[in-house]
Amino acid sequence: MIRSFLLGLTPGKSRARRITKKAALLAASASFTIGLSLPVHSEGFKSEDIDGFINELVRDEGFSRPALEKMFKEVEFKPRIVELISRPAERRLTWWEYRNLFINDLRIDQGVEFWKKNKGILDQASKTYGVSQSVIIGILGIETGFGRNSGGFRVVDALSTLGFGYPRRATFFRKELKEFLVLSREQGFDPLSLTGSYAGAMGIPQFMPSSYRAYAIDFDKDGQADIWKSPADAVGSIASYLNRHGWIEGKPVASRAHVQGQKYSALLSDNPRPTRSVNEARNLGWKSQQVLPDSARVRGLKLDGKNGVEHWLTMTNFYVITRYNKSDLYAMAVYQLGRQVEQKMQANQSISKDQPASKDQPASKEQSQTLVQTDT
Ligand SMILES: [Ca+2]
Repeated sequence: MIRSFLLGLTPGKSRARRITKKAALLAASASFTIGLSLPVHSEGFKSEDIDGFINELVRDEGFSRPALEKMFKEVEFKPRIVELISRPAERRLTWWEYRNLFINDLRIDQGVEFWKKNKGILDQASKTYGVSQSVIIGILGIETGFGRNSGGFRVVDALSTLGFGYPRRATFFRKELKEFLVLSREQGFDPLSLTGSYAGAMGIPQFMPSSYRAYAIDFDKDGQADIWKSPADAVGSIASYLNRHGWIEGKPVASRAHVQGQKYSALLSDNPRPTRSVNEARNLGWKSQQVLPDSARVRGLKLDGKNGVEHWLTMTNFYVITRYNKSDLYAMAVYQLGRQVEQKMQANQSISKDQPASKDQPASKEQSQTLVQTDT
């Protein structure tokens, strides 16, 4: 069933003319980007790539060829997208720079505002999926500033540009483009109307199309998982995602640590999956600031903080956050932003004293101190 595919599309120029014009524009823009070694800029889309992809969709997914051909005439190659993905904040910045970019008083206040406004939804999602409210808040804040900035690129332009013009990850983005077209058909969306980040991440929680299809939830039960406009659907979808990736409610995420001796570096790893026991970490010279259960699995992490190197022990729940975005800086920022918003909520409540304290993982004094120490 092809429903929305033909809706809202204006007739385009022939692809050949369009590509020729685009190639000229790209050639012109390439002169400004010499030195970035991005040869794909001067090529744009190749018609054989698009034709091959259309053949695949017609053969494997039963799409209508004329509908796809019509849509692809409207798709635009965006050199800016290739530039952006080539230098993401996660690879370009130190922890301290990254942290300052994403965690500040304004964002914490926005988090408090979002939490108060959506308290019922957060309570319900937390109970349904066994995921702490603070981590949902952290993800919403880092991803889009609680929905304020969910990206201005058309998803189909982003995924096509990267699928056909960014060889390093072309396979991944072509698969996401396919998922995107399938989900547009399933949901009755016009694929040319949906917007997202430069990488094709969509809506308030920035789900890739495959994640939308697997984990998006119609949490407000109005008949559609609308992660662009419904905070309830965004919150429920994040909780569902974390649940399905192994979040263990009530367990620690990360703890600042001191190291001593010569053997501690044996615990450091680029892989966020924690594999060592607390006892092993202790024997290698790690001393956690939080009390960790003996059964916890840990991994050592070194970050460049404001006052030099910070050492952290990260646990399973930290690993789960990296399933959302595979970056230690990202996961640490989500954890710390969520905790800081939660602490501010609790501080507000203890001042007003008209509401009981949050039942969701009240911050222990020890945890608060850990955060205060990392924040100064
Ligand atoms: Ca909904």
